[in-house]
Amino acid sequence: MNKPIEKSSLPPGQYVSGDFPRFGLSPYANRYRKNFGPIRLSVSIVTGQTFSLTGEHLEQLVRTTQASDFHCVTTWTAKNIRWAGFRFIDFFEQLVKPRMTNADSIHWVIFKSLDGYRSRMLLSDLLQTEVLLADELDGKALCSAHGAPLRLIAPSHYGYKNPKHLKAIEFHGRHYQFKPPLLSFMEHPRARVELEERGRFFPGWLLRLLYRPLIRSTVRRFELAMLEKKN
Ligand SMILES: Nc1nc2c(c(=O)[nH]1)N[C@H]1C(S)=C(S)[C@@H](COP(=O)(O)O)O[C@H]1N2
Ligand SMILES: [Mo]
Repeated sequence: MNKPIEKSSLPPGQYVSGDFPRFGLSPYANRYRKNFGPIRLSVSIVTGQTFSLTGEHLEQLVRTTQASDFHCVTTWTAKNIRWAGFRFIDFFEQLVKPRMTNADSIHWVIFKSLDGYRSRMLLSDLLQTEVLLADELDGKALCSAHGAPLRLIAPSHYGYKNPKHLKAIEFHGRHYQFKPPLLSFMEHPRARVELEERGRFFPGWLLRLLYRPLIRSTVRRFELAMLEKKN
């Protein structure tokens, strides 16, 4: 019985959930598909270039595996989730940067997903070695529930900065347009788990209390949507 140790290893306001549910914002629950198709990423750079990459391009990078905890902003944490894929830093350095004219001017990255989800992150946060473009979970091809064909894994950032079903990645300077898929108070620009940056305008401890009661019904909504989808 080593519960206290387990507890102290958790970031502020999180609890260990027994499982790893399919989850997200309600409007996206029904945008589930059994098959989101093969990897096809559209990469665009603010200075002009746009190109597309497939799984074959990614396979040029070193494959890596990683077990990390997954923290949803609503306070549930799934411990020790085993991902495999490619480091974002390798993707950036080897597949994107060579096509950039002025990499130093890039500060923000916007991700767009096949279900219409959007998220943004600082490039500097994405270059941590624990940030992955993952295409495997638990030693198997990533399932649709958890983000097939490719998703971002950023363990130090809340789940909403871990977009599933990636379709496009845009590299921007300091100024860019981003329309968050959620109410603006729910979208913290950084969303670092250790600092409890759950959202904007309200402190993390308050958002904990607001979000926690919504977990159970959200999990159900996401499960049902999956069971009902035929294709
Ligand atoms: N495309 C897409 N990515 C998404 C979401 C979503 O609804 N659609 N929800 C986000 C949120 S809020 C969380 S907590 C995690 C949940 O990931 P999981 O379904 O693998 O548990 O995905 C994130 N990425
Ligand atoms: Mo979340």
